[in-house]
Amino acid sequence: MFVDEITIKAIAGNGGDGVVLWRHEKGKDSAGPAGGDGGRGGSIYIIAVRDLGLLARYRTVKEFAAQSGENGQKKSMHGKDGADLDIPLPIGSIIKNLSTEEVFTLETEGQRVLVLNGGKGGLGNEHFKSSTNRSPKESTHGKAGEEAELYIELELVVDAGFIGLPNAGKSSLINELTNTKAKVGSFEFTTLEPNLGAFYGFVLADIPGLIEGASLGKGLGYKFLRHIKRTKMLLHCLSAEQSDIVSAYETVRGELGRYSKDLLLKKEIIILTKTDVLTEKEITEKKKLLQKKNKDVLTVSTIDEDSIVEITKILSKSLQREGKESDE
Ligand SMILES: Nc1nc2c(ncn2[C@@H]2O[C@H](COP(=O)(O)OP(=O)(O)OP(=O)(O)O)[C@@H](O)[C@H]2O)c(=O)[nH]1
Ligand SMILES: [Mg+2]
Repeated sequence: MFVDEITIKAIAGNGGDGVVLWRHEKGKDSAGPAGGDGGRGGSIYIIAVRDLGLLARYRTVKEFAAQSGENGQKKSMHGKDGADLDIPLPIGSIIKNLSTEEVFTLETEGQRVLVLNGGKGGLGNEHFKSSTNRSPKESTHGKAGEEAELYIELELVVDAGFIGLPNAGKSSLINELTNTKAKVGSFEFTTLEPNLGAFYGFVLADIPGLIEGASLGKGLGYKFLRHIKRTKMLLHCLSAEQSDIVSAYETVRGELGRYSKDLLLKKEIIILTKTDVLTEKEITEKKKLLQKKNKDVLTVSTIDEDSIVEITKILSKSLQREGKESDE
């Protein structure tokens, strides 16, 4: 199961206590205070990694806790600091501390962010020594580490997202292009989770079918619309089986726009799928209608090897071009 939101409990380590101890010298009861300070508690960091399956694995973890600091030691030695804890999260995670409302985002691999501070260590009695007080019996406790529930939401970082109505042939095409095994079926909503595939170093995502009303929360597509917010390019699949291809196109565009106007501004390539169900003449007619939208229109059939080779070439070039432009 693909998990794209989760709440976890994270607890930074407590500071160790300061202690009351005395120096011992031959022939003397006490030669002054020698209680060390407590060590600092470990802090909680989040770190961005390239692993989209992580959140699913965290569903069974009750809490993430960093180590506490050790208490102060004799001979005025500091207690050992608690080790920090790094929580690996997928790139594209947005993390909200539900106690403080602070928000952190992880955008690049290896990015490491401090989210919860470990508690400071307490002070040992050595610390309270002064000219007027040679034998202080005071010490302080370590401070508790910060703790919070962290709400983590994943916004996939996808280079190109396949969008379209249910049954448009998106999963079949992404399977052909990336060798992933997305579920393919002839009933509506076969894809319940966005399937990701690697394609010449780019990430392609198969977004489950959008239906009219998706932007209002109807159907499965809605849950996934947010995944395409950061997608550089949309690959809009339209099945050649659609009798009114233009209104099928407009239904999906309408849903995108209602969800967010920005989605309409993304580069979009139209892909007319399942062309094997039509005659050459019919394909040309449908293609012409779609070209009126001023977008590149490609055609493909998963049972026609040549068309797959052709579309692979065009898409990889487009993605490379798009990647370069967005780097500039
Ligand atoms: N004839 C023909 N059928 C195809 C082609 N591509 C896909 N199909 C069939 O169309 C149906 C739907 O394909 P999917 O790839 O599951 O469609 P989808 O767009 O991913 O559908 P959802 O995940 O429900 O949104 C399946 O029965 C496929 O076998 C094609 O090129 N030609
Ligand atoms: Mg699908």
